[in-house]
Amino acid sequence: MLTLASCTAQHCNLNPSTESDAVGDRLSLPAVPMVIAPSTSEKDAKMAWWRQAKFGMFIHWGIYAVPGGEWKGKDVRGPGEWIQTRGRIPGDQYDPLAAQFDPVDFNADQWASIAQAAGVKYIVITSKHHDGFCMFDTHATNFNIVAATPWHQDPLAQLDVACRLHDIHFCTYYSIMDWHTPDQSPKIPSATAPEFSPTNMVPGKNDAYVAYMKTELGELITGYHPSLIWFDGGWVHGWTAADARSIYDYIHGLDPSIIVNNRLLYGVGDYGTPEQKIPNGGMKGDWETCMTINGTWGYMSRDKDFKSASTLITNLIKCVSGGGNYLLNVGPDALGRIPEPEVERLLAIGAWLKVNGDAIYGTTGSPFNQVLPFGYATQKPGKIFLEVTQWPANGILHVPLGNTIENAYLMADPDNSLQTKGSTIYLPAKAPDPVASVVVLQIDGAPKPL
Ligand code: JFZ
Repeated sequence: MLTLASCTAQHCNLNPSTESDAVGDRLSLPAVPMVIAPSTSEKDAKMAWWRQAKFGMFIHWGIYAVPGGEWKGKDVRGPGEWIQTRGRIPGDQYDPLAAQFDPVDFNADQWASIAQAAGVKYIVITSKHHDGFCMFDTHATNFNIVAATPWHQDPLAQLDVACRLHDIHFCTYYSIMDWHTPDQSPKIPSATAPEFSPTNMVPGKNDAYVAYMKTELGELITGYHPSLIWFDGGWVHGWTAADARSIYDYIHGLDPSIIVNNRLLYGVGDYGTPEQKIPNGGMKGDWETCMTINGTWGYMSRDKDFKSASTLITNLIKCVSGGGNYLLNVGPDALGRIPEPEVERLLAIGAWLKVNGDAIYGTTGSPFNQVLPFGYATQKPGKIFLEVTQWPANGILHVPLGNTIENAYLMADPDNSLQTKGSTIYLPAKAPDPVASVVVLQIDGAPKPL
């Protein structure tokens, strides 16, 4: 068994979490190479919108938002959505949370408007997390938001519609590990203090569980048309390569345009998903870093440790400069509100993108094979974008580039050319943006990094 700590990027592109995320430290994954299939023209066509999109919003929302990280007056360690196992809560105490979940303030159009104002091009929302609770109108189980809550509504159906109106790709997260299904058993079965992760497939039940997944995925695909399905929780003991392949083939049989991440495991899937970590210089192939905006995925009332807008903008740039996407998480509360500090930060990112989005959307990674002392770079044919996070005090920017620079200007002031001499750019004393200012270079053909 390969533990996450020894799972290096070399043979596995599920990177271990290096931050204090209390989940990553204890997971273990099967020892299989996580190689993503090489690009073909078919795959290129399928991935096209996602490669352009660059920025997505992750939404972890479920009945775990009711306790919000606290059980019987005590703080439970770990992210909010893990409370059932970290709090050793038996099902007969956890499941009734559904009856308390009444998100009367949920407004799909408001969420989609926030997402659009943040500049995200796709959202990925939990359709079912590890607790097994379904956030959509499924016929496969009554443990779902329409049947089991006093609210009786389907937020995914509403969000799906709202996303289309706001020009956002609607995508769903789906957990393979399931603490509710009879087809998986807890790690430590106990009537009073069960520990669920990793669960075990009940011997002989793989086919039944795969069929259950297919029922739900079929409902999602035909009813909500997600552009992408984001699997997770595949570290269940007994989850097999054949199961992973069967699910992938089923999805593509229904809709070959659906993108699937790599967390079905066993090398099945379309792109890599480093978590809470942005690989320096990027990664080979398609990849997306998912990250919390504070320290939890699901809502946790005590977690006020929000990353600054400046950190988040820089993270987005770092991902894109490395050729990847940034999937930034929000954790709405039990009333259906995205916490105000999270909205504030999303809008700050959106304001930056409004001016500088041309350096992000539709670009590819840095042409330079070195770290730039002043920041980051992205490119489009004929153009290099420099995202300058360390504005030079002397106003001089040395760019390690062998091309003729035909024109150089600030993205915030496109009508005024900057003075250049060879590959040296002369900047104004003051940066147009306190976080990252974009310098655009128009060049003669393909970049020639020095
Ligand atoms: C998983 C979930 O357990 C978590 O609740 C959240 O949904 C997150 C997006 O994904 O957590 C993981 C998954 C993979 C690793 C670490 C935490 N990993 O590969 O290091």
